[in-house]
Amino acid sequence: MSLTDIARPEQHHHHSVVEQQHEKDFAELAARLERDGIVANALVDAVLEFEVALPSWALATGGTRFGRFPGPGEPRTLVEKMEDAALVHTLTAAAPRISLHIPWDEPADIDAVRADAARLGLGFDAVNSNTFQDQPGQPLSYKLGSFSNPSDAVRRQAIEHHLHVIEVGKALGAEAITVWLADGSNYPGQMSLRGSFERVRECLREVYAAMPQSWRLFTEHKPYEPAFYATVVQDWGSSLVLAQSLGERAQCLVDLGHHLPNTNIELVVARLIGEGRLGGFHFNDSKYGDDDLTSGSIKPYALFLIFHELVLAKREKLEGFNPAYMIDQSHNLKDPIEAMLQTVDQLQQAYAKACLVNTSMLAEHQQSGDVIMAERTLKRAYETDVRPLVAEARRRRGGALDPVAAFRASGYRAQKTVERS
Ligand code: RM4
Ligand code: MN
Ligand code: MN
Repeated sequence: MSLTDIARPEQHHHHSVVEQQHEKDFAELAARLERDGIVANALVDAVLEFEVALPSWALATGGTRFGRFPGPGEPRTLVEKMEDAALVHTLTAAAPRISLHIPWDEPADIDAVRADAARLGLGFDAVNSNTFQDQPGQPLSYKLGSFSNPSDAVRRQAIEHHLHVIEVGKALGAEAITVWLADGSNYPGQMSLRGSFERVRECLREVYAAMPQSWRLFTEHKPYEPAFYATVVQDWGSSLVLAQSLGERAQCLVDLGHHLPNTNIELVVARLIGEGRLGGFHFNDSKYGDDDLTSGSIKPYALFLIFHELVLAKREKLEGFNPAYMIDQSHNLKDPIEAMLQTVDQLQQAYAKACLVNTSMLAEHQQSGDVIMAERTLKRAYETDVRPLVAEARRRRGGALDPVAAFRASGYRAQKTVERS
């Protein structure tokens, strides 16, 4: 079974009922959009510009601290994860890269991994370091921090790890490193609040200096967990200070789950864009904390409002605006491939809706202070059913009209369950 067969089972019986229905739905939507002066085909092209990278660590089931319930046929190796990622790209036409976590997905043989990537048509996005766990055989412990650790030797070890991650990334053709640190303290008095931040900044300077000229460094903040009292890089302000101290090619990464409840994330996004420091995204959704749920599952309107800021910045061609879109999710219950397919579709929809916003009309309503009409301008876009539009975009790239349905019909998981037993 080839990947193309999986994407387009409908090709086997020319012009299936499903395809005919889709064409009708798309034509209806196009006619509706035309009344608003929007050319549907131009929007399809716009949707096709959206690409997002898949996290290597989310193609197998995650877990909670209470347990893990793996499903059958899950990938066991990096290459198997890459196969699954390539399938997600085939079906969605929007996920051509994978983001690796080192050492979780440390390539044993870089040349072989590169050859596999080429065969699968997959590229590599930002590489991620990991100093939030101790690895087997590691000389010094990160129990009391990595870059913020008062011990020179521990900080040195953490820096060496980052230099290694950069080397791996270089060999694979990645062009960015994402640094998320678990550093912080669980109890008042445990660590100097200022000193720990200064130590992190100094370590990051070394990592930054070791990057190739074409690379960017993303600092990712997170308010709490595992450091419950004071996380060193706990908010976007700390992240921004770090990025600004390091240099032009240091930018902030916004993980949608890394905000205290009710934080206005689109406002954070707007601030970072305004300063030319929005470097990347980790898409996911959450109800309470860093839940890592499927994008768009809990707060789809917030996701749309975030995309609205992103699309505005893209349209205005703002300097320094070139965010690396990535997913960071953990699937405890869903089949990871299905969760990814659903996520990419949700992101495509939110993006398409953001592209629908009549920006000049919105600006007019803002200028005249018409609160209702300004809000309605956003809602008009948000409430449009864009599913036929993103389906059409996928179809034009050889993807599936309905990726989850195509995946289920393909029998891919059953086949892998045999192969990967
Ligand atoms: C963290 C953070 C990082 C991710 C790890 C696995 O909460 O979101 O981006 O690499 O989890
Ligand atoms: Mn993240
Ligand atoms: Mn997280």
